[in-house]
Amino acid sequence: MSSTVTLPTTGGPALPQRRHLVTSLPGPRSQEIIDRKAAAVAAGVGHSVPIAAVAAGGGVVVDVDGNSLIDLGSGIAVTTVGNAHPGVVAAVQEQAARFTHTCFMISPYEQYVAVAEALNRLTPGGHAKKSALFNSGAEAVENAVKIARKATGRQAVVAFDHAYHGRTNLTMALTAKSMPYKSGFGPFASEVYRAPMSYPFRDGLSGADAAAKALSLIEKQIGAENLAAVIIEPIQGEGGFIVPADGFLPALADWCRENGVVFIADEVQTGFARTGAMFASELFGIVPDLITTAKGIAGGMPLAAVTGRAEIMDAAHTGGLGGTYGGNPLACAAALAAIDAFENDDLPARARAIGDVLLERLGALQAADPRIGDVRGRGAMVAAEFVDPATGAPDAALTAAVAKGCIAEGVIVLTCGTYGNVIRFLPPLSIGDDLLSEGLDVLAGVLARA
Ligand code: PLZ
Repeated sequence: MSSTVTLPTTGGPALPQRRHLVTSLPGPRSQEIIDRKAAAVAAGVGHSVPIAAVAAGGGVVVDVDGNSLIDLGSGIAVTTVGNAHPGVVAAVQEQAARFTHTCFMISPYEQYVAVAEALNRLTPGGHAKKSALFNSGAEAVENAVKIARKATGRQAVVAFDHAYHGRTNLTMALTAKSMPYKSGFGPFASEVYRAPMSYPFRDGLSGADAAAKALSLIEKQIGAENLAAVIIEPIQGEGGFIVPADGFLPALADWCRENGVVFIADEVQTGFARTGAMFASELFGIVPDLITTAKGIAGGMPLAAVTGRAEIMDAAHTGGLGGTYGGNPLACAAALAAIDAFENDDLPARARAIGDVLLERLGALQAADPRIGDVRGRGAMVAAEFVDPATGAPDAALTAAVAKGCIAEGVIVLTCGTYGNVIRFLPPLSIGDDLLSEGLDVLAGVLARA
């Protein structure tokens, strides 16, 4: 296929760091691939940015037409260390040349063990921990529930309003939102119960009051003696970047400890420096019994984990946990390189610095524009919630229009929220200050015209 643009042959930070559109989006070559997608890929697999990517790194994603877009989404919180991070690339290349697979359940290898050791060391709490590796966040959540049930001999699991835990059968049951995640895909796994989440902007409750409400429901409708686990995202991701009120999470964790219930923090989206701490649980002073991770763990390679108290993790019998690819050596090599970057480049500090910019800029927009009802988040996980200024009702149409406008001008932003009225900002931590600022300038301009 001929081309009039020079395509980059590598991603990584070497890529020119600029917003630069040479066509309207989608450009002709992206359109061609999108047309082929429509013909060849199941309709259920959607996409929100109308480009076909060929390279990414630093703070940009480049498409097949030569357009360079500012990345404020990190492929949904995955490329936290940066896309095609040089250390990750080198580790994967080296590992690929040695061996690509043995199946850890057949012949173990050191890389998996080293990732487990790193997770045991980095996750909150000084107690003895163990880990098991999987391929996706949903798979990690499934396994955390399996382990909690085996350890407690109980079956019920509590998840929260606005929760997102995945697209497999059990994790669909745990996920709150029907469209698009669940509608028509039932019946769902049983023994899953839903409790009210602390959502300060909408419930106005203190953390203690919100926890009392949730715990009363749990005690009356389920009973602690039947409850294996409570699972919660310390800051909810897909549900709207909802930060619970202070005291909510500690009250839940304390109640779980007193009642022999396994407290699972789903840090698939919040983990690995995203929120300005290595794990968001640290921000709220909680020490989960089990913690699920994925996304940012391996710089874009598919890897997920359950990490937690050794005695709980060891409750599952030998052979009870696993999977063909879980802890694949390429993914583990990538994770070790990414973890090295998280620790040695102090990426939590970079996330906090990005968070300061996001909160300040979005706060200023909010002060001047009553359509922004709330700005919230921690570190490089910040969102703006759009409302009808008169009623406070969610404004999904405005949200969609603003997101679409930003993308058309070359800034990748993602929406989220039960009501579809939240724009979330979760840039790669490798983004430069100039690009971050330019992305927010574009947002301000689009919003002013919307
Ligand atoms: N738990 C907290 O955020 C994935 C899903 C995007 P997988 N979130 C992005 C989509 O529309 O599919 C997620 C999460 C939390 C679990 C998961 C699931 O992780 O790796 O997508 O299975």
